[in-house]
Amino acid sequence: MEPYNNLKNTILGINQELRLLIRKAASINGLPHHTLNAWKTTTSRIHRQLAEGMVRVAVVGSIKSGKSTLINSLFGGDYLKRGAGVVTSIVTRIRPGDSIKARLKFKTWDEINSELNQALVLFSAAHLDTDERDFDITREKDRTRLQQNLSVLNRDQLISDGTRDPNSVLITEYLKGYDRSKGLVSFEPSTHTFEEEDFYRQKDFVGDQSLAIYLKDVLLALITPKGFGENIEIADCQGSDSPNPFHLSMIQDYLLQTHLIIYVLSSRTGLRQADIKFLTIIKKMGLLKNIFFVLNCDLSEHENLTDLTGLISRVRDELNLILSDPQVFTFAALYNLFKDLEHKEGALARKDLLRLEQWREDLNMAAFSDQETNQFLKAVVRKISLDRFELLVRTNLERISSVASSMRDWAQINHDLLCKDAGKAQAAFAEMDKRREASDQVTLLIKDTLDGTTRKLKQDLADNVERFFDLQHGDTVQEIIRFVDSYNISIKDYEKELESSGFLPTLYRIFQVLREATNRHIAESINPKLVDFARLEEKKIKEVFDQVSGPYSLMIQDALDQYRRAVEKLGIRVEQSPFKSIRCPDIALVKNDTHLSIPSLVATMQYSARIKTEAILRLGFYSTLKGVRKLLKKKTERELDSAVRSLDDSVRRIKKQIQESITAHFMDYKENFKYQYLFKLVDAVSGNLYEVLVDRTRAFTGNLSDLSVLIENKRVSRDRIVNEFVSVEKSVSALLDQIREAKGFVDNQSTTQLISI
Ligand SMILES: Nc1nc2c(ncn2[C@@H]2O[C@H](COP(=O)(O)OP(=O)(O)O)[C@@H](O)[C@H]2O)c(=O)[nH]1
Ligand SMILES: [Mg+2]
Repeated sequence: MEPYNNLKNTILGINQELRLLIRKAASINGLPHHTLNAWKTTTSRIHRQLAEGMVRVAVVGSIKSGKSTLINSLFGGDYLKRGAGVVTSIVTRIRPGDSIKARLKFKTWDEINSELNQALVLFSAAHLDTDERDFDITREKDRTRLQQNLSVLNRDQLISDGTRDPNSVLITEYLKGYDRSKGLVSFEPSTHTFEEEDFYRQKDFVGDQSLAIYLKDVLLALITPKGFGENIEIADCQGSDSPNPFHLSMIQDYLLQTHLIIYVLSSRTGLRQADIKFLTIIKKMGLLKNIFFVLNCDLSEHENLTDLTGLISRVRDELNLILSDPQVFTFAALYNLFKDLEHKEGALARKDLLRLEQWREDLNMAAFSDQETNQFLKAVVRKISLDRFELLVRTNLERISSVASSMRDWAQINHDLLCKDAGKAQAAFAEMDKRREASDQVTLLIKDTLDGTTRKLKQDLADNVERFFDLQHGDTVQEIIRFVDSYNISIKDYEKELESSGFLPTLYRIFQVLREATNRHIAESINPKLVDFARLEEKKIKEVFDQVSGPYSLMIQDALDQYRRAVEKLGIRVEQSPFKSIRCPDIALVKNDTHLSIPSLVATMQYSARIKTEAILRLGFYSTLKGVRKLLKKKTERELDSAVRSLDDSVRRIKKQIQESITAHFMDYKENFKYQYLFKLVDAVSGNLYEVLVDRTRAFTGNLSDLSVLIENKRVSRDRIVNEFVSVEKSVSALLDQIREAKGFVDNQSTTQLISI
């Protein structure tokens, strides 16, 4: 059994017991349930966090560096398609499961049509004579017509600078995959699960571009490697060096949620320009703290160990320029994978078996690879264990402990009060009611001031956001505007295209180039800046709540002490439990729990629709077009010159349109960032802090009036109720012992026990 799973199950078990006790207490006749409901909410949340909370590991690196091979070797089977190259931007996520399973989530027809229409907007304006109606891929007529239209386009119109126009790729692939995907796609979000012997069919899907394009999300359940435990997600982030900036931004989005990045380099290529660029982006996003490098070595490529160690130190030196003291592990992922596969019937082709034998024969290299593999596994397990521990175990154990001690106090007080004779009980009620009121005052005061703090903080954050996104004076938007302005489009380069393809297609091509460059700039430069800004604001949130949590904590402690003294004076015993000062919850934890992440900046960028309607129609390009076409037919020097001038002018207008779209986009984005991210985060942190604070006082608030109702209710037998309280008390005490034991285990043995592998 995994050490982490053991501990997690113990805590889940304790929490489950506590929930049962809360339910049992709630069944005691006639008690109003305010206090118990609050505990129920807390314990449900603890359960959810422990069951669903995730430590995330992202595997990144250039195409064919061996990411999929590495993941396969970790899980001991050929689960992910190897050698797929950049197919899509899909991040394939893997979670532990009891059996292997692949869940493919498909886009809806609406999402697909919206993507297609977006792609068609300019493409069709330039190349195709489609009607104004929206394209609907589910209509056969639409598909046939588009297919016909595409088939008459010549190669030049689909390819420029040696790369295919991304919009034409998208349209073509969707059409190509339609027949095979239609059964699985619908108007509602749909998923398809491949299980057991069907599992490997997912590879056909993910590995085929025209099918993969229909996918929204891929989640695999695999048997976890030893020591990894549960609550972990490993992601194959392909396409970090894809020419499509959307892919880059999707990977960035995932990286923001990860706790560990495993960066794979191929020993065949070493550190390449693309790697340096991507690592620089990761650095700007502040994510280099948690990164391991795997130098995936091809055992056939290196003469001997000396040769390999030479390469290692070169790579290390190069990495050192980006970050100090990088952690590099060098081993052969394919060798490891083959070693796993050779024991599986028919899993390894004869050719690969021979390769394996050959690799084995080089004893030095094989031993070196094995040793490094071991080190790597240890480092990974250690890292995820520590993170998972902080993220899930420590805080939740603390919360359970707090609920349980409150509940024990609550049961004891109720029990003792019920045992008093009527006269004394009345006096006790009166006294304790006063105390309760005082304690209620404290929580009310905390609530009010916390609300005030929250309001003020939101105002400050809003000001910062305004400044960051300020269109005139802020750097962010201006930087992109300047980027577009100064982006050098040399019309000379397009003269030939102008002659062969015509005016509008050339203009379209230029628009494509500009758009891709702008998106890339946003993904590479603006996004990291934004992440940095977000982190700074999160830090402010933490600081503000840390500042107030100290005094609040003292106020609560004070109220509790007074209450305890009053209770003791009345001859009611309550156990002294140490008071642990309450601090602002960890921001990462709150984000994880509330599924909050920075809204995507690039993915929502849509400017082609505006360009079409505004740039092409409103600015009357069509009329220009006619004239130009006529001119081009004659192809005299002077006339070509005038076409070039026309194009030059149009490029200026297009730039202006792009800039306007960017401005509009950032106006929207700013609000989104503020309301959907920062403000929600502030509310969540504040709510969480308040809950932890008042949880401590729950035993003393509300319960007394509840109890007097009970006493006055003559129909219920007092003895029976007393017995029920005693039983709850006993059970909670036993649970508290278990909690103490778990805490002791956690504290004394630190994490070494948890991460033994
Ligand atoms: N010869 C050799 N091939 C390898 C090695 N590692 C991976 N490959 C192959 O290289 C190709 C690309 O690997 P893959 O894991 O798919 O790379 P990814 O694009 O980073 O996921 C696959 O066909 C692998 O089998 C290696 O060490 N030696
Ligand atoms: Mg791959």
